[in-house]
Amino acid sequence: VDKKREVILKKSIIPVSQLEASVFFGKETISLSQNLKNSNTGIIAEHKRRSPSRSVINHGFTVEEVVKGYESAGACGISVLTDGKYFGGSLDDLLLARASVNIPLLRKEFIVDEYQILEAKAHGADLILLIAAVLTRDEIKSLSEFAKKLGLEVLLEVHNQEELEKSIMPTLDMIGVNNRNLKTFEVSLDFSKQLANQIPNDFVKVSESGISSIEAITELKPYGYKGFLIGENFMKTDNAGQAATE
Ligand code: IGP
Repeated sequence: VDKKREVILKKSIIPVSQLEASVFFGKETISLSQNLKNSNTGIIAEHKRRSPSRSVINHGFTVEEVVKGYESAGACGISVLTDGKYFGGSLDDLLLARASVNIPLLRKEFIVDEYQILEAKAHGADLILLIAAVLTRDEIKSLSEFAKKLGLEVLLEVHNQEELEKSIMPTLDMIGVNNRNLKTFEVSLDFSKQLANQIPNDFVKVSESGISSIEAITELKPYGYKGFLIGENFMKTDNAGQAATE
């Protein structure tokens, strides 16, 4: 509810017509799902300043430095947290990332309104995240249809079977299993393992959060995961881009 109020506030700041006038509305997006299908690493590296579960300290590097490091390390795509309240991010971070790299960019945000999808497009995103835990099936349907109309791909995030079952629909491109329980912050790769065979093969499977080693990726690949969303493990080092190379 708070979030919805914030959205309405923002609406009165930048009018929709102005968002739609952004140069990015004339540009094609880059497909993360294709990149993941063709990659054997599948890394989606995240720009994350801090988080509620852990105050991740970015060692004074700029957005440009971090994302360029990720790109040259061979990441398939980059997730940019734009939520300010919990993660210290902003839409400016997304814009700076867009100006710095040519790989797909995910707007990582708690999306509850079409307006935020317009903002994503207007700031250079290629895909958006929808979180099943905070949306109804109808909301997932209308928001994902809206995103597809703008040419954006959709990554749907689930944490359990119930969320997965209510969400499956053809307007999604990728399904991500969040290994972190957003309420308790408990992290376990078992969440990805348990849900893997229930995700239909039409969707690219992504495992999100708590991935901190090559072993974790090797462990998850046999379950059909093609994408691995990694934030903290890269950002906590004093050279996020270099960490993504190793
Ligand atoms: C990255 P980690 O544990 O590597 O930093 O996790 C990413 O999965 C996590 O930031 C995330 C997230 C989210 C953040 C997953 N789903 C939803 C905010 C909102």
